[in-house]
Amino acid sequence: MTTPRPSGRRFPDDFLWGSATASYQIEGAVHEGGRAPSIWDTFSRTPGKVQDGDTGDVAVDHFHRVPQDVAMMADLGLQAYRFSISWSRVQPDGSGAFLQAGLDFYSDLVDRLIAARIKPVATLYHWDLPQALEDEGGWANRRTAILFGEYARKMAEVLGDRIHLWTTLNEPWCSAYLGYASGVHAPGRTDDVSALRAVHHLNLAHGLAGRAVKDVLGQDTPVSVTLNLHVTRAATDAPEDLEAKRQIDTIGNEVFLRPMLDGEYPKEVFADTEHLTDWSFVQDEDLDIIQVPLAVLGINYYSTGRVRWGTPEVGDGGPGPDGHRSSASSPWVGATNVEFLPQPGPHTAMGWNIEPEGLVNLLVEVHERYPALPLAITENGAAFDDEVTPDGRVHDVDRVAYLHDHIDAVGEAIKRGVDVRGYFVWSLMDNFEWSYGYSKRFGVVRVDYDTLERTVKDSGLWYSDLIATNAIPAPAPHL
Ligand code: IFM
Repeated sequence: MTTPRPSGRRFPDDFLWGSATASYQIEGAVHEGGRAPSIWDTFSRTPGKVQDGDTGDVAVDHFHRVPQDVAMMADLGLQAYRFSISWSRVQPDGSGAFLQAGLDFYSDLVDRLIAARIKPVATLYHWDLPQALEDEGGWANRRTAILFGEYARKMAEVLGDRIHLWTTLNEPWCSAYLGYASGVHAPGRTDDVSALRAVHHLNLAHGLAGRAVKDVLGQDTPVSVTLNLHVTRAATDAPEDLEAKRQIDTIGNEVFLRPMLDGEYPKEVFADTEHLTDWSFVQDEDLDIIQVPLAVLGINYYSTGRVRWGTPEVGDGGPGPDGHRSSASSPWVGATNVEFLPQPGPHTAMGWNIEPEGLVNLLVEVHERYPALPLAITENGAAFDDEVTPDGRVHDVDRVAYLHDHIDAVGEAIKRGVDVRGYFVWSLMDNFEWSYGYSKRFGVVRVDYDTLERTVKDSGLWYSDLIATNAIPAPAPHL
């Protein structure tokens, strides 16, 4: 249980308030302008992979509604918008020719954001790999990382200094382990060795892309990456439970943090996975490339996990964030004796426990390890089963309470000395929630999936008040 936190906390004057989305989750228009399929087009068309057979074919039709969506962001008072670029829309096969229509789409979006005084924060990869690259091995293939660097270079040339902050990857943990180990995300593979190869090639892709952007636009160009760092607690202080937590920390967090920020892999990951691979896919120069200087580290936070030493149940992906639908295989490669325990409530509609204090703990811990590195919350939010009242409104008190308490947690971390620069609510509007299809709503704006009409929820109005005052409003409903 968590106790409600007080309202009224103020934020630094230059703190950046934004919202986030991702290309496949909102754009639709999957056949337009020469766009070729991504792995999510293929996966969502595969029977049984996505709830109710939903696909991103239409999504929330953002591709055709950019002017109105940007106007809506401006009405909300957003100061920044974090979106992702669909690689297949700008370079259908992931190599070779670029599509002018796709490049123009993102260029126009960025111009409109700037005209509305909203800072564009661009993510180069949010899970929608061109299918043509998956056909050649996907992230398990080193060439994908090389091509990603070339694609990043092109985007830097096209979008240039109009981008406020470049983000290379969103949540590589999900791309590698949900995509290649548990198979609950595209491309749906269940091969632990491929997952570990994907981890390294995603790290390498991050370094190559960050360096390409800086080569084109100058070494001071702000580059970041977004990680879904897992807050995992041991069930007891018994050495074996602490070892279970250590294994999850290693395969979940350290395998990204350490190469990106320290230029090395944790030696524990080699020991934990020695029965699978000798990691000879890591080449001599890779770690220098991966440790590209970051202007900020993006952190996505939703909930926490609890583990003990034991036998995982088949399909135990852990109840926590991005555990996403059960599978016969675990995403926790190498952590073969770790059991995830149910977390006490309250829970969101995803079944994720609500624990704002976990966000304070995470921010303080990362800051203590990397005191010179500014941080930003690049995603935080909650799915609930929203109801539309007869007046057409959504009084989403649970979501307001969730945002209220988590934003206060960010303020608490700042008070304790953590350098947090911004907060991006997930998500601007309801959208395609991956293997859950359209059944889970995270938006602060409701989308009617029949008419595609957008309606600002109470949480959106509340967030707008927060931005206007730069202080946390009381969580009262907007009646
Ligand atoms: O919808 C996702 C998003 O794409 C990545 N982070 C978690 C969100 C909620 O599951």
